[in-house]
Amino acid sequence: MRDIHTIEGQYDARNLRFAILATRFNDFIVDRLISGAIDYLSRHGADPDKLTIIRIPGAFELPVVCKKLAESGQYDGILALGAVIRGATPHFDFVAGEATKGLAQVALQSGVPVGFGLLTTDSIEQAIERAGTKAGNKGVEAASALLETVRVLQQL
Ligand code: INI
Repeated sequence: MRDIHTIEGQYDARNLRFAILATRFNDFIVDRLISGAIDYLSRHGADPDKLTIIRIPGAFELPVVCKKLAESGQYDGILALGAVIRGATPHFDFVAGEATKGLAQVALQSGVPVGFGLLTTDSIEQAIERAGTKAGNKGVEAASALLETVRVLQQL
């Protein structure tokens, strides 16, 4: 691979402006995703003054607020964090589906990368596992993917 021109993103968060868009619904879980993401971004050089946390009611509201943030031109990347738990709602599929589709649409239409840190699980136990216990932390994973994507896009 040495002679092939390769573009890849560095995990360097210095001077980048991030919006961390997080739901209040299931805040017990989502607060862990936020902490993980902030810890990750800070350890990769992010300036705390360039991080903004926006709290919103639930996952269904993620796309509309994400759209406004993307259109503001104030952010290099937006990290969407939330948790939709099937056990907690009969309309799981609608909430999770609309949030996922809407966030993808915002990223594609605006060109501003959106980190997808929305947990969709069958149970509270699974959500806990993915919020900083035995299955890692989805907030960290999404922050890392977002950082890499921002840095790749800057080179294209
Ligand atoms: N919102 C979530 O973020 N997670 C859920 O698990 C959830 N459940 O269980 O229903 C949920 N519902 C609220 C929804 O996102 C909206 O905030 C609400 O319908 C008002 O528009």
